[in-house]
Amino acid sequence: MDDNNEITINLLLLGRTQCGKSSLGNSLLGSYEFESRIFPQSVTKECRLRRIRIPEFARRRGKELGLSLQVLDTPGIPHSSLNQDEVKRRVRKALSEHFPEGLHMALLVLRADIPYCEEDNQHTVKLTEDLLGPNWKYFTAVIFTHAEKIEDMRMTEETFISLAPKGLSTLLQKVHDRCIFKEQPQGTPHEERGVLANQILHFVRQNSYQTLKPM
Ligand SMILES: Nc1nc2c(ncn2[C@@H]2O[C@H](COP(=O)(O)OP(=O)(O)OP(=O)(O)O)[C@@H](O)[C@H]2O)c(=O)[nH]1
Ligand SMILES: [Mg+2]
Repeated sequence: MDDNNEITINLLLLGRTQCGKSSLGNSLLGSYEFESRIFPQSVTKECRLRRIRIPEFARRRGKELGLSLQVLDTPGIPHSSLNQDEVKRRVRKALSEHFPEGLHMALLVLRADIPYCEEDNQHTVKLTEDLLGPNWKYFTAVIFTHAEKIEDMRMTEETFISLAPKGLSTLLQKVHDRCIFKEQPQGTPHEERGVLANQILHFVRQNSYQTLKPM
């Protein structure tokens, strides 16, 4: 926390192309900062940092506490026009430029409506490990987008998790079961912001606001 009673939280979005990273970033920021759409090519090519300041986010010892949420959007991996080393290079550079004080949480974005196949997702998990180093498991949460489809499957989130294939349940175990379900926004991103930000802040608090310095 700084002298102005403002706490800064640094979040990194990682995931396969078109899994909903930029849309998640918009929901976290409560705006349309990141370009997000269905497209025949990977949409995001450059890493982009956007931030939002939420004054009076909480109270601590009788004082208002503001929140500065910094979200780093990244190109998907695999990518339709960048090779994997290039994506890694861009993300690493952006991390050192934007988060010199470290990262609070990497958000590993997966689609809930597509069965988890290890071969498809190994690149993202490997990228997370390579960028964050051996402690990545303590600083990563899985975010399932397209979670409204779970309802279409007539399932609860708990049943969805209990039916997860081995690769996914192993991943969830590694990240200490930190996972969040995100549905297609019904209202404006602004309305969604509070809920998602609070869920992620819960994980950050469990880590006592520690940060991880990327490798
Ligand atoms: N139904 C549904 N659609 C979603 C959800 N999240 C994202 N989308 C849609 O999926 C499409 C791709 O979303 P993006 O946010 O652009 O995905 P991305 O991972 O940033 O894509 P790239 O930048 O190409 O890697 C957009 O049309 C989004 O509206 C979700 O939770 N539910
Ligand atoms: Mg994107």
